[in-house]
Amino acid sequence: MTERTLILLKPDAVERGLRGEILRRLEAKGYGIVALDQRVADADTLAAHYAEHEGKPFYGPLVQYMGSGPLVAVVAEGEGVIAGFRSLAGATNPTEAAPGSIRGDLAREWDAPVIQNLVHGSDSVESATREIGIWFPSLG
Ligand code: DAT
Ligand code: MG
Repeated sequence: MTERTLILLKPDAVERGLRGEILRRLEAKGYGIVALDQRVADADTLAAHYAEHEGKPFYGPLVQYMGSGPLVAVVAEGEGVIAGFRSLAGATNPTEAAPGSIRGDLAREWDAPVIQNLVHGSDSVESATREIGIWFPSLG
């Protein structure tokens, strides 16, 4: 089924100049880009986006990291794009992420309270619908 997913190129991806490399992988895989916008995320947006993690020890550092600089929000489209982009991204922990994946090739662990792993991708149809509504209300 053709579906849409919400991708974030996180502040570390922008800071490190990896936007092109990550978008290249997305496009080379054959997915389409429906919307793309660079912005500094405000606290309300991040609280809504990461509501499922509220109360976890890494929540505060996660929100701080995500608001620490510009990020790029993207809506991508294609058959199976939700799982497909999660596969391109690789495992949450960059040390465990397989070589060949974005996180496996381009990210590493640091001695920090939150994992910095370059990208976010929605994890289900429900999450994608919810997250697209948060980041791109006009598409929701
Ligand atoms: P994912 O981004 O792979 O969907 P998630 O939704 O479980 O992972 O967590 C959101 C982000 O929070 C993740 O990209 C990095 C950070 N994070 C997750 N688990 C963590 C942990 N145990 N310690 C530090 N940061 C963590
Ligand atoms: Mg997640």
